[in-house]
Amino acid sequence: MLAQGGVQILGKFSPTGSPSGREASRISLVVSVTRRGYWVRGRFGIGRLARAMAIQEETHRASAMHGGRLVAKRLKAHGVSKLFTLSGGHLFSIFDGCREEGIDIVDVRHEQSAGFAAEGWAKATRQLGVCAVTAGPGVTNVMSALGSALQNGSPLVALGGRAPAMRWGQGSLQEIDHVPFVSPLTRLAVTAGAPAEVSGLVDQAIAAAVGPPSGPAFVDFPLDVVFQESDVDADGPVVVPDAAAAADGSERAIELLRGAERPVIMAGTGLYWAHGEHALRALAEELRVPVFLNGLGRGCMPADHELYYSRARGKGLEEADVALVAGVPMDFRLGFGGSFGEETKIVVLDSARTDRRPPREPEVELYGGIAATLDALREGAGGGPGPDHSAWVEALREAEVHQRAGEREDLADDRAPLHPLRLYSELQQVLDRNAVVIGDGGDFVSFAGRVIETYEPGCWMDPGPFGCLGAGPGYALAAKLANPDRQVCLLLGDGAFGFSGMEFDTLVRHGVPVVAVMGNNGIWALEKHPMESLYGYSVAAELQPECRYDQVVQALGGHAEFVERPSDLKPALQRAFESGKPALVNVLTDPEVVYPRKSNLA
Ligand SMILES: Cc1ncc(C[n+]2csc(CCOP(=O)(O)OP(=O)(O)O)c2C)c(N)n1
Ligand SMILES: [Mg+2]
Repeated sequence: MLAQGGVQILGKFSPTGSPSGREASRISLVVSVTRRGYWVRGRFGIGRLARAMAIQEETHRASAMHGGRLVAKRLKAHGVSKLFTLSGGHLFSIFDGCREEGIDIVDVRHEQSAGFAAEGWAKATRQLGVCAVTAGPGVTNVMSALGSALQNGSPLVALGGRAPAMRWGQGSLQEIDHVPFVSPLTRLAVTAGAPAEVSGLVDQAIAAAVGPPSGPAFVDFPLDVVFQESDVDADGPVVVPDAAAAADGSERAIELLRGAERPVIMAGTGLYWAHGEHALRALAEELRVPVFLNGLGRGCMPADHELYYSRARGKGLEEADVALVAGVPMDFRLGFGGSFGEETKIVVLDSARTDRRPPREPEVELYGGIAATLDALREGAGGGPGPDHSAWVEALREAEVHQRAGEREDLADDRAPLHPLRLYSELQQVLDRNAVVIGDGGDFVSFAGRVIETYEPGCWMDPGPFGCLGAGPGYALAAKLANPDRQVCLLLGDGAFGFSGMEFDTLVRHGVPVVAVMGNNGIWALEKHPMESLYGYSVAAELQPECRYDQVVQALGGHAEFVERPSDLKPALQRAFESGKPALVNVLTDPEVVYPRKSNLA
């Protein structure tokens, strides 16, 4: 507890070293509490935290655990190896703890990227992603990433700094209560009230984040709590959530699947989180059921599997008599359920029931471990003779082939500036089968979603239903750190670049060779074209034409390419991947190309 009237050392750290590894300088920071306030003193200015004043010189490192070390110990116990962050004095003791525990500190240029990198880490690894952001503006800046993680079900813990509790309400620097505005974006949002609570709250936040259902959680640590020492044990066991099969409803679901003549499986992000790809494939193959995927579900069946379809989705969902909808909400991407036929009997399968009801009444709802439930459905519905689906499977294949044939012309289009589909036909030729492709942009990414093939789980990342521009560089940073031996390719609109373009500096500083490919059409196409079709004109939809974003990346230390003609693209992409540096291939694309979109608002 805080000493009254005396001086108590809450935490000290002496980070040493320089980028070259030499011990260039030794910095010592001492935070002390007295009746008159708390004090920070060091060999560098940190007067922003409080009035600095001289106190006794401390030279030894703290031996007991300060709050930041307790945080780091719990993260480590849960297998966390990376902390994505942007510095702020409120976080120093957490940094100190991470340094002691061997957790890598990856610092970015805007807190939203720390949040998106943590989400990207979760998406790339299917494990918890963690970020730490400073009090006040650090927390407000990370909110878009929390919203994104909530809608994607991404297991993420955001640690917040917080103005000191003992001065609360008196106007400390960056003082604001985060919990009320972060709560709607998280599964849990809490403040540590004392050092003794730190370990337990980190555990609770992690449990809330990994679910089910998974999602973001937030804990903030008042400066005087997290710098203070505590004897509380931080070495307790880690509890892994149960993923048992859904018990209720499976009989009826089995009956429906057994009797179906035109069954389909529509699976998405929840299937990926549940590691459901093997169970999905086994079920589809045993019952001969066509599969469609969206969100992070993409890649859970390889794009070249005989039962996987993308272009035939409209027909497949509309004409299905039974649809198993696994790990995907019936949101706007599925027409709020309207993508299925009026007669389609829907079996919903998800990891947990949530407050949001399906927009149309399912025939059966199954809540439980997705992989285990898929296995149970296969065991129940497989084996014996069922209806022959071959005509259905073939009809969908025909539709798929027909739709693909219709794309051929655009894929070969040789105009300059390029048609986005021509860009993707060149890109596919240099991408490995297990490349991780990340989309951040408007129409440019929608085109990619149609034609880029995904063969393995975790190889396609878009922002998901929250649709936040600027997520891409953070995702890409984390994806490449998680998969250093794979290609990581970031697809960027020229508009999207503006949100997080400075993260090319982060990629350079940390030596993370992501290759970004920009569809530079000089406009916010996804807004300009729809507005023109509605009003006959557009406003706020122009960007600088032919802007040399590649030179920006070059100035930041990356590899840069500028491409104006289709024939120059493939060699430029190859050079970018071979450069071993973070790269931007800035490709001029045709602003006249309109994405064939029905609606972009609902
Ligand atoms: C943070 C955020 N702000 C605004 C939007 C609305 N928005 C969606 S797509 C888009 C246009 C993106 O332009 P660009 O990245 O250049 O891609 P293009 O559509 O031109 O291919 C905008 C403004 C959004 N989704 N997220
Ligand atoms: Mg654009």
